[in-house]
Amino acid sequence: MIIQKTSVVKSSEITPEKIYLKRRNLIKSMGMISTIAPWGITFGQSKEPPKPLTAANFKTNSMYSTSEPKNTFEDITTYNNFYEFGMGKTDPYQNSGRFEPSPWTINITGEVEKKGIYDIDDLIDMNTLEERIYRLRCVEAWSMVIPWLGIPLASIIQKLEPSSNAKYVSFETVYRPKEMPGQKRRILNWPYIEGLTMAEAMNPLTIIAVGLYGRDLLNQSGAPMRLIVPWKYGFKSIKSINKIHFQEAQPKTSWNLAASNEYGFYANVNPEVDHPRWSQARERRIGNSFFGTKQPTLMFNGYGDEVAHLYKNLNLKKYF
Ligand SMILES: Nc1nc2c(c(=O)[nH]1)N[C@H]1C(S)=C(S)[C@@H](COP(=O)(O)O)O[C@H]1N2
Ligand SMILES: [Mo]
Repeated sequence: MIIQKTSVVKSSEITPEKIYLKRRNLIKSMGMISTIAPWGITFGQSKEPPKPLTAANFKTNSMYSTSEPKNTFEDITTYNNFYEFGMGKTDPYQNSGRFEPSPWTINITGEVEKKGIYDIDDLIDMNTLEERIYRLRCVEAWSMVIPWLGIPLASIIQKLEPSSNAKYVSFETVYRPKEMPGQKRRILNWPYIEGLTMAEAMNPLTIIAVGLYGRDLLNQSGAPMRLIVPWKYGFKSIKSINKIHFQEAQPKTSWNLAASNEYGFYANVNPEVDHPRWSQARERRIGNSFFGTKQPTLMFNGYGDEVAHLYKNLNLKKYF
């Protein structure tokens, strides 16, 4: 994010989800073995299309979902920020094939009763997943609409019984330079770390996602579990989490450590507070804009009714 890039995804020939699923079934029924996937793109070195989530009999949560048109699966899985796999937008899908998201454990530490190392299935009940169609607004002034599959972070936190000293929650991504080629260079101070206030973490909009479009997350999207905080810039939504820590002090965060004048702890989407090097007033919706066309950015990314009360007494120009 420090180096401004102008990579533009080709959206004209992108296949919508329904069509590629049909095409996939057709190819399956024809008994064809596909090395180049019917997805039209290859997923790095992993040839496997993502598994359907068999356990999940999920419903869309209409109260917390936008009715705006969703981005296509291809948009969502080929235009990513995941610096562990490189800085380019296509690096994550091209370079994440060696990443192994299963088995997966999460270390729970700090100001919390139920400390320990949990298997992902013990932390997340895959039978309670729901779909949330959220806007994701990147600090780089582009956005997408993504149908996540996940559960409220609050439901996980409640089970873990944080103590009254727990004022903040912090998160860490795995450090695996053998599987994450971007970690061989010190683009950021690995592992990637992020944090929220306890009130933000407990807000019903905050979810842990394990899938999108009804399928397991692909590696480039943060497999097997990632945070989604839809009213904040995308960099708060940390991917491939293997540690959750409860603490009294405000946690350090990767982008704030890298450039504190550009990326604050709060990182609430705010069209009125510009990034020092560009305006945040407008955004480009990936896959849906003619060259250069932009739409206005909404305060709190449009989620103000749910979250504005959290920042009632906060100067948002100072605490950006
Ligand atoms: N571990 C980790 N998490 C990360 C990032 C990253 O580089 N590493 N990039 C962030 C940024 S800047 C954005 S915009 C979102 C992008 O999520 P997406 O690629 O699923 O759209 O992931 C966030 N989470
Ligand atoms: Mo971002």
